[in-house]
Amino acid sequence: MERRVSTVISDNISRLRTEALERIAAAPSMEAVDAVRVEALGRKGALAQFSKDFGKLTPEERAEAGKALNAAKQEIEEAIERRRLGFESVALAARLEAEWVDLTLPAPGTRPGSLHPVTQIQQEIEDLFLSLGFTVLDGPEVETEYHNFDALNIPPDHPARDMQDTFWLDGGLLLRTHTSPVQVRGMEQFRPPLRMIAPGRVFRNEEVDASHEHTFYQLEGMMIDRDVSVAHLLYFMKILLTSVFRREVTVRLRPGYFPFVEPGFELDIHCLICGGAGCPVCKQSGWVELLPCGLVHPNVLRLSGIDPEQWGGFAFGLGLTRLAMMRYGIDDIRLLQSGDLRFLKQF
Ligand code: FA5
Repeated sequence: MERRVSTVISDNISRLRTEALERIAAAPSMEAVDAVRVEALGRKGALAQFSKDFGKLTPEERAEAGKALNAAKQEIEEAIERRRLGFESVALAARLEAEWVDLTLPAPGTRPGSLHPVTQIQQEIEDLFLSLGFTVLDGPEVETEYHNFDALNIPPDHPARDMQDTFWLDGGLLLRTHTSPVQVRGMEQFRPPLRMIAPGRVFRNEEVDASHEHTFYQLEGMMIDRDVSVAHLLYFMKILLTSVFRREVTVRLRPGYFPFVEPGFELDIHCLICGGAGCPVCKQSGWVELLPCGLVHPNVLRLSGIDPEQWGGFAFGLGLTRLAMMRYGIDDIRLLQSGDLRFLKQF
């Protein structure tokens, strides 16, 4: 039986389609896929040749063969598109692999920086006191005479003013000589009960040596509540020193005079630079003044509007720079502000 021309054409289209699809699937590159595209779908390509024979067909046969031709074209085009996407994603993966850069790596040739030892110890102490319910306060380095002296029970003619050599500025202002004015600012800002610490830079017009700087750091602490006693003060001082040194250190407590506390104490630490044998840091005494403290003087509470009959408190003024010296075994305070990278790189 003679086969219809359209059937022959459809069979040929189907064969060509299968062949093209196989070649596309096996093509090793996009160039090879493109070559199949030209051969199969191009203007002079194999499928185009079939259209030439369409003239010999009846309208129905032409419709049938045309449908087969379009279906084959579409299938081949889709297969080409899939291969193109495949090649592109392989190329993209290879590019990402080749160009991958770890942006978190430090730039070659530079060393990562580190925090200054005083900053490190300050942050540790802040974390400790925050965990104990204290607030961290900040105060100005340029202070009023009132906050630095008067409100701390040191009136103008008081001899205690000579204990701290002051850098005076115009207009009765000064560079704060200690962090204690932040006690006053804390009491002005918050009502009792109150727990605060205030780390900061202080300034004194004094002779510089191995343990004295004109610019150094202190960390003030104050707690005001009902029935605060020396036992509370010592409890917090012990927690502070144990947390900083993580071992037993020898300290001594002796009476100390500060107009803003009564009773007042000096808490000295056995010199960790020389082990107590005597060195320039401890001025050959074996002890370093570190943590003066006491119970807040009633006049100080009263001057800030707090009734000393109702409330009491303790306060301390830690020598933060000296503490860093003891903790890291730094035998000269001047190194800390020298900006010498050979020194700073060790921390
Ligand atoms: C005061 O400054 C008081 N405001 C501390 C205070 C606060 C007492 C609250 C009671 C209640 P003093 O002048 O002693 O006290 O200084 C405190 C600490 O700062 C000293 O123990 C010492 O560790 C440190 N210090 C004092 N002068 C210098 C200096 N020139 N260089 C480095 N550290 C210093």
